[in-house]
Amino acid sequence: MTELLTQTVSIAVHGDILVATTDNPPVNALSHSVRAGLGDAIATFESNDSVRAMILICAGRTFFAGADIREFGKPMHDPLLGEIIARLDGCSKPIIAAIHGTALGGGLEVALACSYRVAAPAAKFGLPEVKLGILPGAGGSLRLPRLIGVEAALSMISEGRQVSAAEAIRNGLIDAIFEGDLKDEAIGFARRIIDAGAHIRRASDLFIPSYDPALFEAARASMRKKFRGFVAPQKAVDLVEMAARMPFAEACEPEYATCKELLGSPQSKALRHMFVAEREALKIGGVSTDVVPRDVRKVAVVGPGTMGRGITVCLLDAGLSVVLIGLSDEGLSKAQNAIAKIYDSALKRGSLSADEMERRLSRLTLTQSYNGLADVDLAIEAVTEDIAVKAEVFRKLDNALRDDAIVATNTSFLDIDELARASRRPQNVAGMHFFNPAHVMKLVENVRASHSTPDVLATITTLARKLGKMPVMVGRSEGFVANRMLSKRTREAQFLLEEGATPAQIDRVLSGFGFPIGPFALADLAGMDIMAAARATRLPRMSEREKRCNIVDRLVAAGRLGQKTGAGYYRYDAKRTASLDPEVDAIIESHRRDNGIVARVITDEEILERCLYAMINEAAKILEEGAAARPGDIDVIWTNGFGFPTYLGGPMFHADRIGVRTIKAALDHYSTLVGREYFQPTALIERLATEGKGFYG
Ligand code: 3H9
Repeated sequence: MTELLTQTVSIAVHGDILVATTDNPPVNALSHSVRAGLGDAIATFESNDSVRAMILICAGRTFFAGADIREFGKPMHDPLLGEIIARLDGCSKPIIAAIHGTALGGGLEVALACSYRVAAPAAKFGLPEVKLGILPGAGGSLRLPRLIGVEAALSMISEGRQVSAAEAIRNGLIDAIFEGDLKDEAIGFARRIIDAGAHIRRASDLFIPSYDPALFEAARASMRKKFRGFVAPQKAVDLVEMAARMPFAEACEPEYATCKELLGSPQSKALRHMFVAEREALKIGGVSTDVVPRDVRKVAVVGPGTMGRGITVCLLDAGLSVVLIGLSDEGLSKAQNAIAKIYDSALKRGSLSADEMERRLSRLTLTQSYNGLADVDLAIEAVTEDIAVKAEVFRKLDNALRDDAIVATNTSFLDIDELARASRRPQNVAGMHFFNPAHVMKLVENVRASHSTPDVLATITTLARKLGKMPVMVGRSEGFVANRMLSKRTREAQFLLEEGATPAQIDRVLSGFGFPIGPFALADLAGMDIMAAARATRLPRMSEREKRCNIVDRLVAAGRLGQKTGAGYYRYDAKRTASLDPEVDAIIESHRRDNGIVARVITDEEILERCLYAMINEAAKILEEGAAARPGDIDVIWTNGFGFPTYLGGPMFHADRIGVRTIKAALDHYSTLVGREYFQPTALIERLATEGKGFYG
């Protein structure tokens, strides 16, 4: 008979085994009612002499996914997780954690405090706290190294790496994997171990034999490189080192104190904000959760250029079949070679097997014909950014595809409604704006056209998730969100150059802020000809000053196309190591001379403010226009698209931290210095500054 202990935890006695089941959808977070229920289950277990072992199991899709993130920052109610875990550890009879789905954070800490851990084959295990800017606070960083060794534990704790059941059984994290019904198998396991007279086992009793300080020094250096700017990964190494040096009982208190201190840190608040924002971004206005996405198995990609190839690779990687349509044999064979090269390097890295590569390539058809597309569920158009060329492709697709097939354009700035008008199926038209290289970049801006139906929007969201991307739904607007904001930063970086800054100074300031790379080093990587072409398309809509500020064109004219020609804003040696080049200073100086500009000293502060606030002001305009639904969507776009540091929470979250009033005052200042047309605060910023509010209220 099942007895409900709290709203979320029930117990049932199976002979001499007590089974405590938690059911707290969606992910069995260890919220207050779960902790209270587990406390009651432990009390029942300890007081009932007829039961000899207890099983902790969860209903639904997963084992405990960790502490309840929604409770963070609010007053916590007893019993705290640490207390429950200490009581599990102190039990006088064996407890078995039966794990399916993911055992994460506090969830794994619960399992680590049990005597035994058994799991379903697909189960995964991790201590991902570091990704939320915190660290395990209930014994995880102390028990895990004792159980699986310091080195294996370090990578799980400091990088938040998850391990599979297969790895977990190899390293001793779990004791058995069961294919069958997990509860039945766990009961059988419990019975076998008690019949064999097995005793309780405590990870807290285990001893770490010796430890090598060099291991921790190497880990610190690696964390600094891999997670530049992040605090928690460094602290994680300190914590594991402490676990290796101190007796378990002494280390519990400092572990909890570190977790608590980090919980209140600005980085953790920003990272927790990103966790929520990424999940909110998947909720699309006007699309209820009941809407069923259409089934997409086969996709046509039109345009075998750089974007088309990248998109093809991610579709093949996700198990879909692809028809890649091009205009010529030459274009298609170039695409085929480029795709083979991508797979070859994956093969060499060892991230792909030869068999798997063959399987993926066997799902690819290259053709110049639009015939035989009746079984295609969705087409992605990735041809030249020219409305007439794209409209022609839309017309051809109309004739070739089933009526219910979706057509998505990869345009980065054209009006999707105009393209939809060229089609007989405007309700089935939307945008999927991938970023280059499409098989690597996580962000996809999905674009809602005026007539896109809810199930079309749900389908492109689901498809992007299937490709492992972070999709964000945006509205129609030139450049959508990411590029529209980027163009303002690019404008300011160019203006700052002509006013007296150097590429190296601007790159230093922006990478010092936390971007992975400065704008000029990035331009050299992407290719200056590409930057010049992007500038040429925007030229008709540029101000006189922007048109005049043509340093990019001057560099291209001097044959400086970036890394590929060994020279761009910097000079590059054979290993592509950058160095300063006086020729660049001379080109910038000649531009100043031709335009009567006298260079002035520009502070780092001015560089950062102008680049950042120009973007934030544009983001406010985007919100006013409704081209982004929420400030969080913009944060997700910039952290996933252009490397805005997640530990600052994205541009809008960061803006609130600076204060909208401060930003408005700076915008007013730069309106005077640079020009009102560039820095006039938007109405939204004016209003928020007056009301003393932020983008997040
Ligand atoms: C911790 O444990 C600290 C301790 O060491 C300290 C002790 C002192 N709490 O991701 P999904 C929600 S820190 C509350 O879309 P999936 C999520 O917001 C914690 N809610 O599903 C979403 O809600 P909504 C360490 C949570 O299947 C819904 O569940 N643990 C939590 O793609 C579905 O989520 C972690 O960091 C939570 N812990 O992935 C694990 N987790 O529907 C974080 C999720 O309203 N979680 N929600 O938008 C995950 O990694 C994934 O959610 C998981 C499922 C893999 C579990």
